[in-house]
Amino acid sequence: MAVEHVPAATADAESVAELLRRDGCAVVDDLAPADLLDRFQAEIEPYVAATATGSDEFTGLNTRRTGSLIARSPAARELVQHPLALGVCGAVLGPKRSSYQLHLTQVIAIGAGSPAQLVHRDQWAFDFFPFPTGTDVQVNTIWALTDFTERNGATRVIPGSNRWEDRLRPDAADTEPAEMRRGSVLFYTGSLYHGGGANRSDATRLGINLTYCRSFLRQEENQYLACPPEVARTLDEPLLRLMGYSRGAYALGYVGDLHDPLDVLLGREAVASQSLAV
Ligand SMILES: O=C(O)CCC(=O)C(=O)O
Ligand SMILES: [Fe+2]
Repeated sequence: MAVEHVPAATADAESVAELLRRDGCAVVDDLAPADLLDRFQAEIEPYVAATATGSDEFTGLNTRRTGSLIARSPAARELVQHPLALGVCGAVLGPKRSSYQLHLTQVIAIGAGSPAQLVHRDQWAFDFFPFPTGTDVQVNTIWALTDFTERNGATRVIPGSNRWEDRLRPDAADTEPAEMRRGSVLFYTGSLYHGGGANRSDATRLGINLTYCRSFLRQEENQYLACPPEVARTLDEPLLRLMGYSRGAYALGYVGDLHDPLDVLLGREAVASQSLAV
């Protein structure tokens, strides 16, 4: 079964969410404006060049993974808040803005000659907790910063595998490449079996992996340290809330005497470090 493509002009959050519920993945073609991607690329390129390659086969011995995109790139701040991405998160992960949060931000640069990554589910990051089939806890995007082709390592997906049993080791032959042009985006759930493709071209494949998870789970990239507080204080409140400076559910993430983390970050509530005089 081929991954479904939806043109940006007709894509809406509910129809993409419906494809995610059915197939676990969908491509929205030509969603990011070229000038936004150009700005992103210029901002992030020096960091990618300075990033070490992975230390094992899963992260990729010739693959660079560059994070902290919120701190490093104003353009990334726009991309993580893309209305369609947030709309899909709302439809899949819960209707309240506090139902989900940013999980990680990462440029994945698969170097020429890299072998394919092991096929996996991203939600295994939650210590392999066996989430029930049909209960998605994670929505992912990977934006194509270069064209994604079978030859250069387009993400390989198994549409429909979001409803498979857990802890399988599917064969690479079961996967198909999510080919797409620069500016298109692959949406996929944490329950989809997938993996980075082998890069048999002579150029690096660049993707921007921006992922979201339910607010009651731990974030894979630590947003409070990845973006230093002095930078965080300059960001808009909706973005800060998305990064986790908000209370998930009733009280998750409160500070001190039940204060809202955003109030503490912005100095509207002091966190007492004083001791009581006795
Ligand atoms: O780079 C890709 O296409 C996918 C990478 C991936 O699935 C991962 O690192 O979890
Ligand atoms: Fe993955």
